[in-house]
Amino acid sequence: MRVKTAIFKILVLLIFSATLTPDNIVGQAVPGKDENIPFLVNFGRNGETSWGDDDFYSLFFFTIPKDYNRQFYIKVFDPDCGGENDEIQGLFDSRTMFSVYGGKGVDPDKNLASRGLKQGENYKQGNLLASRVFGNEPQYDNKYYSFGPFNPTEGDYNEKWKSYIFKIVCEGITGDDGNLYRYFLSRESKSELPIEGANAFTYEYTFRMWNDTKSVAHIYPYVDTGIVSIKQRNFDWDDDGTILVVSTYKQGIPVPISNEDDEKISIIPVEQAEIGKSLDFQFHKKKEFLVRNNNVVVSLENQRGDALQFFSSPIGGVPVYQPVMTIRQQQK
Ligand SMILES: [Ca+2]
Ligand SMILES: [Ca+2]
Ligand SMILES: [Ca+2]
Ligand SMILES: [Ca+2]
Repeated sequence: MRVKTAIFKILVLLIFSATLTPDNIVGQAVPGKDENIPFLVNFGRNGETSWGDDDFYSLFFFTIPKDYNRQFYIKVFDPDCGGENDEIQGLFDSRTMFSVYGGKGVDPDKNLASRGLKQGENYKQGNLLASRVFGNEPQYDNKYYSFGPFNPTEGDYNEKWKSYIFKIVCEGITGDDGNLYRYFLSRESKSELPIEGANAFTYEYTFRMWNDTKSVAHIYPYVDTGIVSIKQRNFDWDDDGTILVVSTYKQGIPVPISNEDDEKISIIPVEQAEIGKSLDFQFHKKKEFLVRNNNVVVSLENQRGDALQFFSSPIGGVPVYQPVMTIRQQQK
């Protein structure tokens, strides 16, 4: 009887979660709502890599569908480093530069250097459209700063995605504190109005976990045609629980986890049925005790050494892992 009740509860939960299809996910928030990640994080260049940021810069791409012909804004939540949200080391002295790029050279399919994955490559090709440096500035603490307005055609056109691509670069130019922040793509500067069909992605994800032993974070790498295996790299996971790969064919494959200031690399085979969808990388925090302020870096490559994209806001675009498939698996 108790088992039956438990099965019923699980089914109800699964059916409920199955309604969260990509169509229901609204907005280009980065991190995306379904990722359950509180913040992106970027330390000042004088920081220690053992605090969870291995290179002190990070990139995000935004795609604007070609049918959208109005202006838009790239908003940064809590762009300052001070006050709420941020990670202090001594006193707040970090300065963070955010720069928005468009035009030729931005599209990471055509220009591999634009992905910013290799030390010494110029990831700033394209037209600099806007830039601002933030220190410890109470006026932007826990608040948004809006870059823009931008016209979609200022981006770099990508035929495959039928979208104009923009890039925002975040760099910790001085100091050692960790700047925690989020992005939002919006039709208006004063509110958060998403653009239908727009998307956000990166190749190297540097983020903060919730300070909650029950929390599970997700990231969704896209498996393009031709991929037979994936090399995952996680850095500075602080031995904080488990990292699982879930898909229509994988019910939770654990990957080797990093500890303090080190990296773990492993190869994950990919099935034909996983092509053209996103995998669900799940980050389950340690249950026994709380690992506080865990910042982690994750990146993936295919068997040819080509980097995979993580989509943060897959609305109307890339199909993500569908929870509905879990029901079928549970019922067999
Ligand atoms: Ca400091
Ligand atoms: Ca702040
Ligand atoms: Ca901040
Ligand atoms: Ca960490």
